[in-house]
Amino acid sequence: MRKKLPHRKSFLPSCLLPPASCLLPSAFCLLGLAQPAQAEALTALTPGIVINTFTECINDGVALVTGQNPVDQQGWQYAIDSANDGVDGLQVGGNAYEIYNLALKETADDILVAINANMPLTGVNGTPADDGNIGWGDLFFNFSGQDFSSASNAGDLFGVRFAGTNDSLVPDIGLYGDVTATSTTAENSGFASIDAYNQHVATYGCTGVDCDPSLGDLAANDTYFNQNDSLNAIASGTYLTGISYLSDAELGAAGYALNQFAGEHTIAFRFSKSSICDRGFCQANEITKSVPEPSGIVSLGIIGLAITTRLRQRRKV
Ligand SMILES: [Ca+2]
Ligand SMILES: [Ca+2]
Ligand SMILES: [Ca+2]
Repeated sequence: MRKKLPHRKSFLPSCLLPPASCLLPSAFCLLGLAQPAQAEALTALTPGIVINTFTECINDGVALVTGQNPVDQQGWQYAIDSANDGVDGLQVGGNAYEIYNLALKETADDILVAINANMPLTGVNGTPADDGNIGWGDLFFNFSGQDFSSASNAGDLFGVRFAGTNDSLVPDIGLYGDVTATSTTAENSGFASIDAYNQHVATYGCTGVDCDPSLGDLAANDTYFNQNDSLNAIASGTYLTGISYLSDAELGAAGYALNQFAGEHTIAFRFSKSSICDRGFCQANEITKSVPEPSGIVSLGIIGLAITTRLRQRRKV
């Protein structure tokens, strides 16, 4: 009596999982011969993930929602922030705190971040802040699908401390997991809430087109953020990996659209995404794209069984 099941089991995994060349019923696949191993392409920045940063006093902020804008041919996605919503006292728009955009790129191994703004990495000195400096908050990644406060309360955020002179509560520059967020606005002469910031821009900002406060891909009053809160820094987290700063030349080589944005500085860095993937937040997108629909899988399976059966029948002849 023939044992069909083992043949079917060995056929399906070898041909319906990568390599992609095995997705068509080639002779190699149908015979169940091993193909050269190829690395699975894991994607962290799948659609719907929110990445954001504010300054230390929440006098500007920006968020990028993956998939909201197209990824360009160089692999970058850009969240464009209002050019008129940076606050410096009663002066609103185009000042030292103005953020213009947040951009992200994902490669096979890394995530690249670029923030175009007027504020340098080391912040602005000579301010009313407790430390005399108003600088950058931290950068948050929310893969959890929850709103920001819920993800923070659950310790489900990832965060990057990228500014060594800021008031982050974690000690080292780098990527953190299990992150909770806090506010550093009180010690930086800042706004107590996003709502207070929005009201300030509405009161003292310009009037007309492009004068409303913005959070890049999100509206300034989007309920993703608790409007009564001002969470802008990492409170606690698990250190995962370091970051490498990128020069303009390195950004250009990576296909970033240099010189297309008004900010005086482009703060950019890259870090390995492996620790994010190791924690189960990446998806095998290439596989998802390549695997046939369930009906196709059944069809391929039937074709495979039919051909392997014929091969066996020939051998028996
Ligand atoms: Ca903004
Ligand atoms: Ca802005
Ligand atoms: Ca400060």
